[in-house]
Amino acid sequence: MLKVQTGQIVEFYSNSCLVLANGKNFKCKIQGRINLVVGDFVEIEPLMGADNFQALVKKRLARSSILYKSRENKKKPIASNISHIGILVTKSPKTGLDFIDKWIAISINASIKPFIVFNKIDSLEENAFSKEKNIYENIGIKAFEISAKFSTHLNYLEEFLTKKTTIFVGNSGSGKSTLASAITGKEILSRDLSNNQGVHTTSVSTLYSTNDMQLIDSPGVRDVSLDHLEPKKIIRGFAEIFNFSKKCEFPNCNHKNDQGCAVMEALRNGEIEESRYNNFIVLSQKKIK
Ligand SMILES: Nc1nc2c(ncn2[C@@H]2O[C@H](COP(=O)(O)OP(=O)(O)O)[C@@H](O)[C@H]2O)c(=O)[nH]1
Ligand SMILES: [Mg+2]
Ligand SMILES: [Zn+2]
Repeated sequence: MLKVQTGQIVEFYSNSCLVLANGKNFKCKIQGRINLVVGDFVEIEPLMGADNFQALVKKRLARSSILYKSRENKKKPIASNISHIGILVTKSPKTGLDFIDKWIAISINASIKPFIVFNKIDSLEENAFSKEKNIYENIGIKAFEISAKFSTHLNYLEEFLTKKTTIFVGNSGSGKSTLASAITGKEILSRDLSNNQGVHTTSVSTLYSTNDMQLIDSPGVRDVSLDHLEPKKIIRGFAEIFNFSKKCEFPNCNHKNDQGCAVMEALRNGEIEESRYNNFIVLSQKKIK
């Protein structure tokens, strides 16, 4: 029982966490000052004499990926060891294209693959997302149209998620918890399944494992910024723009003046989507100031 075990953090609080090791959940305190986040693999030492499963986190193992977000210039880790980011997009609450583009840029810069989940199609007319779907499929980003609430088209998404570790991100109310619950079959509190304190909003990220996949349900984000990315990294988050930029005549081209700019030319030819270009310019300009 006292032997060191390896496990994974399924929930992280400010100075304690829940670790799943050998099929059991351990409530853990953290030894020393280890930086930890949900998804981390850790070595834990069960506590002697503790009634039920309590342990001490001794060490963090190497991460295959780490996802950061920033707000007001503070960089904060969200999750580690994830392979995919599912960006939830809804008409209500309305998800802006800038929100999608920011998350794509964050994902690419963290070497994590982004994809899009258009949710709540049950309350919309057919093809309500066709414009958005086109924009993103044209740049090679996979997109699913589903209803999490009524499990519509969930089978395609489930197949895609198999053997992956995915975090769902999206505005509060976009259906992340409902979707995680529909896929895993676990009861996860959403806005409808309230606890006795009233309406439920997810407050910490939680990792759910099934036989086929791992999912992380995260709290809703109202705004997300790219402040933690170096200016020159932002263009890499816009892969199609980055590709054209290699052909610009001047190495320090700002992609705003026509002269010799391959990005502007591609924009005129319709090879770069206007919304993508505009969001790129706005986001990269903020950094320069
Ligand atoms: N009509 C409809 N409502 C949905 C769907 N998915 C989620 N909702 C509702 O949207 C609200 C927010 O869902 P929740 O999962 O808590 O969103 P979260 O904040 O992203 O975790 C709840 O009232 C859900 O029932 C859907 O596919 N269709
Ligand atoms: Mg939630
Ligand atoms: Zn240019």
